[in-house]
Amino acid sequence: MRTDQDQPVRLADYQPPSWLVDTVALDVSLHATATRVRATLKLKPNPAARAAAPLVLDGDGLALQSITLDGSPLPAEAFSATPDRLTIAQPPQRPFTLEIETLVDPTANTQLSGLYRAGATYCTQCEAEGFRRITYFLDRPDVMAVYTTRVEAEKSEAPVLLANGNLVESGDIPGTSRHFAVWHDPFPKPSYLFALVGGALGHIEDSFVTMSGRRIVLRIYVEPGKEGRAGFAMEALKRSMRWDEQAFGREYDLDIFMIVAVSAFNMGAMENKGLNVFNDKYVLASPETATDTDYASIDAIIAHEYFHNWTGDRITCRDWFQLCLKEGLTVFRDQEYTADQRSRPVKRIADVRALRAHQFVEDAGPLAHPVRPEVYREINNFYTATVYEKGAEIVRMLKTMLGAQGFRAGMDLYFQRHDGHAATVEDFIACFADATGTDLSQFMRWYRQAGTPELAVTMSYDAKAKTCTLDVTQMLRPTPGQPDKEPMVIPLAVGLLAPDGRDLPLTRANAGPVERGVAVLTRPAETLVFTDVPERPVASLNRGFSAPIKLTANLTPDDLRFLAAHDTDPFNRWQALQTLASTLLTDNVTALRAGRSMRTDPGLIDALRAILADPALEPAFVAQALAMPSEADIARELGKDVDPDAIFAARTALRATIGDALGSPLREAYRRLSDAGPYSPDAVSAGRRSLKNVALDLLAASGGSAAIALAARQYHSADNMTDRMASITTLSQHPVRERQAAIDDFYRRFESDPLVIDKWFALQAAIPEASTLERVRELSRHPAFSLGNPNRVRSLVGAFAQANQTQFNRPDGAGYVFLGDTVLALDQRNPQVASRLMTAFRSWRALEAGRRAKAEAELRRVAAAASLSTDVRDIVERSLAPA
Ligand code: 0A1
Ligand code: ZN
Repeated sequence: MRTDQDQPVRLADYQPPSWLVDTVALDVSLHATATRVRATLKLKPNPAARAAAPLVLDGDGLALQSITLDGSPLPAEAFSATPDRLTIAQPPQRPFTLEIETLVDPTANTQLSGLYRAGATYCTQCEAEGFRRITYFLDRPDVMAVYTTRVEAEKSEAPVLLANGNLVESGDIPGTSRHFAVWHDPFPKPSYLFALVGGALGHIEDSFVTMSGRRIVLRIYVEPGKEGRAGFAMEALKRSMRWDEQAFGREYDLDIFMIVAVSAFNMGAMENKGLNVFNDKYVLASPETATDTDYASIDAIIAHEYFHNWTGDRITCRDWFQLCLKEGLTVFRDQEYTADQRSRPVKRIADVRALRAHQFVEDAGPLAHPVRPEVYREINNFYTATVYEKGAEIVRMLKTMLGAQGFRAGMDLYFQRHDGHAATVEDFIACFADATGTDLSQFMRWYRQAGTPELAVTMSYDAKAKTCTLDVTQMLRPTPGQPDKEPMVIPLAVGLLAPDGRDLPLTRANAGPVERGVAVLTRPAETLVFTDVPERPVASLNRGFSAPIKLTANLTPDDLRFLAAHDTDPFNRWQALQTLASTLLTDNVTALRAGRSMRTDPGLIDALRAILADPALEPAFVAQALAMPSEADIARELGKDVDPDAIFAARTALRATIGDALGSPLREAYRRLSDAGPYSPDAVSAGRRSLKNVALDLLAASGGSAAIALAARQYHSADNMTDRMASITTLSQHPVRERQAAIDDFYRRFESDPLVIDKWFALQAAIPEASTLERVRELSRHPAFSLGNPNRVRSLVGAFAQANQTQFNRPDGAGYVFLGDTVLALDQRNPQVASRLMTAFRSWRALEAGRRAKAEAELRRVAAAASLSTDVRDIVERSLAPA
């Protein structure tokens, strides 16, 4: 564990490497506690660097065994080696070969970075700086080399030996019980994309014929016996490969593409060249064990990692500040893939929900940072919603402004210009500027300025002049390190709806037709005048969430109900309902806090009734419309003096009202959508299930024992995990006898299935009742609980801190102490997962005074702990920094 107070790394200090590596030959002899790694590096001075320089290689916890230069052992005085660094002060200033041998202990590696064991399987995770835990290296993404990897192991322990690239040789080692495999990856890559795997794994195989007619072998490796659960992932992989050809003209390049599913992984998955390593949660699925949401995540993450082959691997990042270059772009690509496979509007709604829930919250608190940060102390803490999801929104805005053709021209130029290189955000944006002749210099502020822009729109109508005017102002609040902000480029998609619901043609005074319905705003305040508007219209603003902003407008409740019923933009139909609900909920929270009684909104109920009755709407959309803002959404809207108990009360009351008022159409929908027939995870079937289960949940919210009985019946008779999980989740929200019976039954049924038992832990951690913390504490002593498995930690502790607003934020602060204790215990073992848990405190300043004091005290207690990883220290100190 690195615990030294590392100096911050700054973008402004970037220097090209003094040395380059042409080729890397790795010879890895796997052993549970003493794996020998022999690295042969062909180094040369970088002509782009300044002067003759020492050679300084990164390490992390390494033990050097031997070192030679051009075949001769290096004398002791010619180098110095510490666990963290190998320095040759006066290397020859010409190309030379270095051979380095190190020993590593994969079994002792509990950080799951570098070479480690997931169960019995040997695997690696090198992003961002894990390669230096395997061998000394120039472990930075702008050093790209061609790798050949020889892996050797006991045949019985690791019959399967994999690494990046194509297999060139394999065989037994005569006279031993060991064997080997040699893999060669001809594409130069940075060290963070290196991977190897060894173990007793089963696999499924398929093939894919690329657009130029090359036949690619596809393999997915899983724990033996789980092959039957990898089929959906394989289908997703083939769909992704085809889609990238059709949507972006990108063809796969090696002869084989492999995915390995492992049970212990810090993140979701990793795009190592030709050898993706996945958290098995995002590979394994069967109707009995995976929900529709799990299937959708698998589809999206398989696609995401596959798409990285071009956006990340072929073109990589110059330095880690450019992380959004690969992540934002690849998230955009996977979102578009899903939109094309499933329902585009429903996908957009889901993505915006997630963006607001994670990224807007991050942007509003002490951990706010630009999409391209300018300084970091621990890069692992920057795999954030801002870099990923806001990064994707920036790419989406480019497409919105430039149009599909202009966007594609820019992407084509990017692939052509930068293939094989380590690029920057400037390089990327220049491709769009050059391909379309657009000045994007002000647009670059999206990468530099943190915070969520706030847009205020006032619409007015002049009946005499037949003009409609939008007065727009934009504002960006200060964020850590950025007290002053400059105006942003905001592509605002606008519609003006006539009273009959038609979209009016948009013509701007002195500017003509509005291209693609998008007005591009660039100034702190501007006025958009639309001419030839025959009647007072209703404005539909930021259609499709064209910019990741907070919008307020002078829309009346009548306007919002009109939009909910008639907007031709489905996103804004949903948004109008959310705005109505959110206004009601925040008003009621304020009322409760002031000891006043809550109000109702019959107009909202009528609007929901109409949506539920509209046969033209897809069930998945209706389900999204009926899903009220979450507790976290309401907290975010309030922004300060947050009282999670009042939020919970207001939300519970609204859901009860909906369940009550819409009882019969909800029951009708439940019946209509309860179709028998074999389970299929396709989007239409999943949409039907989601509406059915939202209906069930609302009916139960209204307090009827009939609905509880229905949920219990569905739980016990379900033939798929979606319906089983939905019904037990509904039951879990109510203190009824049926709840514990279902929880106990669930454990018995799925005891031997770790991914399902994760759901069992998460379900209980989210129960919104005072006894939950005690339950969670008890579960943390359950034989199935372990701090050694990240999925398990997230399922219990992560779910408690993130999905249980009232209990994590208990007024007595005990929820905070529990999280702090867990973080401190975990930090010794796995700092990455510990620091991620710690981000649950990111909104502490927005809490009401009592909870705020308790949260601050806990942050300070953790900050004062004797030894903290750089990961956790960085999060804690940024969280506490004066606002
Ligand atoms: N690049 C991966 C995510 C990832 C990031 C860091 C990791 O270890 C610290 C592991 C995976 C992706 O975007 O899918
Ligand atoms: Zn990614």
